[in-house]
Amino acid sequence: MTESPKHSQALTYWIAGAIVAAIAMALAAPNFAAHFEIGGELFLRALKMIVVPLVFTSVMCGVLGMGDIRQLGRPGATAVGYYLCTTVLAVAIGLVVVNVIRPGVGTVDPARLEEIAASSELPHGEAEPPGMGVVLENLALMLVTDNLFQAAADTQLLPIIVFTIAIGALMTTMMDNVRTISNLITEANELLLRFVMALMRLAPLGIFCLVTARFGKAHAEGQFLQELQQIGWYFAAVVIGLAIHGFVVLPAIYYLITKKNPYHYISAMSQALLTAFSTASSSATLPVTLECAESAGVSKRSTEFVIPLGATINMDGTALYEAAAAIFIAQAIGFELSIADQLIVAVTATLAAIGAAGIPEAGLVTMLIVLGAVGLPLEYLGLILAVDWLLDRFRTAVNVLGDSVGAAVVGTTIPEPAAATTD
Ligand code: DAS
Repeated sequence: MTESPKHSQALTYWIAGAIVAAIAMALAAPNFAAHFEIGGELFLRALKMIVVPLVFTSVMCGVLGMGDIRQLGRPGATAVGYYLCTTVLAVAIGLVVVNVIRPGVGTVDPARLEEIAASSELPHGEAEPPGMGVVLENLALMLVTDNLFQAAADTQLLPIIVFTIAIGALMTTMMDNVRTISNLITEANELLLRFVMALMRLAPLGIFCLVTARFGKAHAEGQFLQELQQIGWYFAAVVIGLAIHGFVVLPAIYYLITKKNPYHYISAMSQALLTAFSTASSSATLPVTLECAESAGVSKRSTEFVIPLGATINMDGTALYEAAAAIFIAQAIGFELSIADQLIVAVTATLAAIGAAGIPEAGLVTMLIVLGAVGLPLEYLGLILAVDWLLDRFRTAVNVLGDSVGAAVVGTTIPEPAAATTD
C-alpha cells in the first residue's frame, strides 16, 4: 500500500509547517493555545484506537508471510541482535556525552536541591536497588499476559505480539485449514492501513492542535524556561546525544547494511518522525511508521513483523536519555559513581528502556529502576521533570527512527516472495 510520493511529500511539508505554526501560536498566545487541546486529543485517540488491531493484523501477516515459521529464525535473530546493539550504542553515547559535558557539576543551586527533595512525593533516601534478578523477572512477565483482552485494553503490545507470533506459527503448520482466517486477517490489515492513510490527511490539523496545546501549556506555566536556565546543559547534552545517535550512528548502520543513502530513508520516514515528536508516543505513531516504512520500499514482511516489535522493546532514545539523566542527577547532588556504578547504569538503562511503554514520558517512570540500581536518591528525579515533556518528544522520534532502520536492516535478511507466475 503506497501513496504517490508527491502527495506524501506535500503532506510531510504540511505537517512540518503545522508544527512550526503551532509553536509560534503557543509562544504568541499561550493561554489561547489551550483551546486546541480537544482537537489534539481527538487526533491522538484516533491514532491510538487502531494500534492494537493493527499490531495484531500486521504481526500476523508478517508471520504468515514467512510461509514457514522456521523462516522467522534469521530475521528474528537479526532483529533482536539489532535492537541490543543499537540500544547499547545509544547508552554508551549517553554516558560519554554527559561525562564529557558534565552538566550537573556545580550547576544546580543547593537550595534548589533541598526544595526539590522536600517537595518530592517519591520515597526519600538511598533507594534499595531492586536487584538484576527482579528486573529480569519483571521483563519476562511482560512477555505473557493472563488476560489478552485486558492487555488490549491497556495497549500492552508485547504480550499481544508474543501471542500473535505463537498463533501465527501454529497457523503456518495448518494453512489449508485456516485459509479463511488468514485471508480475513490480511484484508483487515489492508483496511486498517487504508484507515491510517485517510487519518493522515487530518494530521496537519491534529498535530497543530496537539503541539499548540502542549507547548502553550508549558509556556503559560513559565517553568520550562526558568528550569532551562538551571539545567540547560543537561538538556543540551541529551539532545546532542540523541542527534549523534539519530543522525550519525543509525544512518551509518543503515548504510553499512543496505548500502543505500540513509538520509533519503530518513526523509521518507519524516511523517512518522514528525508524528512521534508531536505525540511523544511510539505506540500512537506506530500506524504511521508502518505506512511510511512500506512506502519507503522496506519489505512488507519485515515492516509488519519488526516495526510493532521494535515500537515495544526497541527504544534507543529512551535508553540514551535514562543513562544520561542518571549520571546528571548524580553529578548535581555530588553522588560519586564509580566505573562499576556507571556500568550498572548502562545495563539497567538498557533493560529499563526495553520495559518502557511507547507512551508519553514512559522513560521517566522506568528511570526509577536506573536510579535505584545504583542507590541514587529517587527524590531528585524532580530535577529533570520540568523539561522532560520536550526531551520526551526528541527521544520518541529517535525511538521511531531506530525501529524504522531496524525494519530496513532486517528486511535485507528476508527473501522477497517469488513473483507470481503468469503462465
Ligand atoms: N514517549 C516514549 C515513547 O513513546 C519514550 C520515552 O518516554 O522515553 O517512545
